[in-house]
Amino acid sequence: MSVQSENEQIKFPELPLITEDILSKAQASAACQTAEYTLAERKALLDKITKLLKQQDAVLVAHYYTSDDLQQLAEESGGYVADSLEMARFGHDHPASTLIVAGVRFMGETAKILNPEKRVLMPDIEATCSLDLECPADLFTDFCDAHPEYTSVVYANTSAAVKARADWVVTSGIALPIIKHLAERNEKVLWAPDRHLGSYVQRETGVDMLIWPGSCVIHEQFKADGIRNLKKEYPNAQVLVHPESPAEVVDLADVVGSTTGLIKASLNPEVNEFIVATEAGIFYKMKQASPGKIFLEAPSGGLGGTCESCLRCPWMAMNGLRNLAEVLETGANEITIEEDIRLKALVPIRRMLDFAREQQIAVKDKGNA
Ligand code: CIZ
Repeated sequence: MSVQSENEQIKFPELPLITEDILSKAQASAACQTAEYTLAERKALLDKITKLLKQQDAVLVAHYYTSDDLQQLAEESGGYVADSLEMARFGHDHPASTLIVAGVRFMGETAKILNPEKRVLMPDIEATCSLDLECPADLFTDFCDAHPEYTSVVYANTSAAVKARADWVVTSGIALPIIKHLAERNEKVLWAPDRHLGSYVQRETGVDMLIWPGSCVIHEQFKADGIRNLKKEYPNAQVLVHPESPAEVVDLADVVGSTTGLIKASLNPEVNEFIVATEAGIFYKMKQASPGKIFLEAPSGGLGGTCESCLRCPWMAMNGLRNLAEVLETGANEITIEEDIRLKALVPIRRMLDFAREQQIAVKDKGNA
């Protein structure tokens, strides 16, 4: 569907740059957490964390993009591994009074917005996201104020302050149905901050959208030519693509989906080989569910990742067993949000959750983004 974007005529604010300096700071913190442990060190850390989780009445919720160690520990200690929304929902339903959120800052904030009565701690509170960094609340607010005729829809990967100014929050799993719903009401959409997910949704729905020009440092780097070449070597492989990737990569996909959607697609019993374009943490779940299958990393330009892998988000990799143990011991890195902001941010998040319930959309189980 082709609808002329008004982006061409609209002047967007100058976004903060994700500089080499910002990336290397995150990469250096990540390197401290990913540094090899001896077997004895690893066991001692795992024992200590398991004991402290019980002592502190805490539960570990980890994102699909965290390390295998953290995902395994979350599962084995009675916690949970999921996307950001399901992490927050699990935290809400679980009786523990402390949630340890292994992920990036907006995930800790979403957990706190939905669970104000709980203590929310993060292994590293500086772990952020390029999309969040590229959408500061003051720029976003000014932009919304300048375009009041648009309904503002923000992706989950934004700060509590940005969510507080938005009309809707969406995850990649529910973006399409919500934008279609707004289209039926003839609403025009101001979308932030991921330009690739925004343009995917625009292509699929034909909605008139203003698209903020942010991007994810990992997904931005996937290369269509590399995927085409890999496909020659593995002609039977299905290509699974997260919609934060550029359009020419999305165009090569057999399945476009959120993290949960891509994991679900990897269960297809008729397919044994997959080329996967998303953060490398997702391979833990995919391989766990289908141990005999072949999962290949989609080729990437290599900028933005960690030295461990081009597909490892440097901020996600700042979560490790070492700082997890430390936070449980000290109670440091607690997420706090001003009540006024929290209450405002809750409104668009609730709107999304109510929409999902009314439409009977399992946000967690959508096969397609
Ligand atoms: O909301 C999430 O967890 C993210 C960042 C992506 C996704 O597709 O689930």
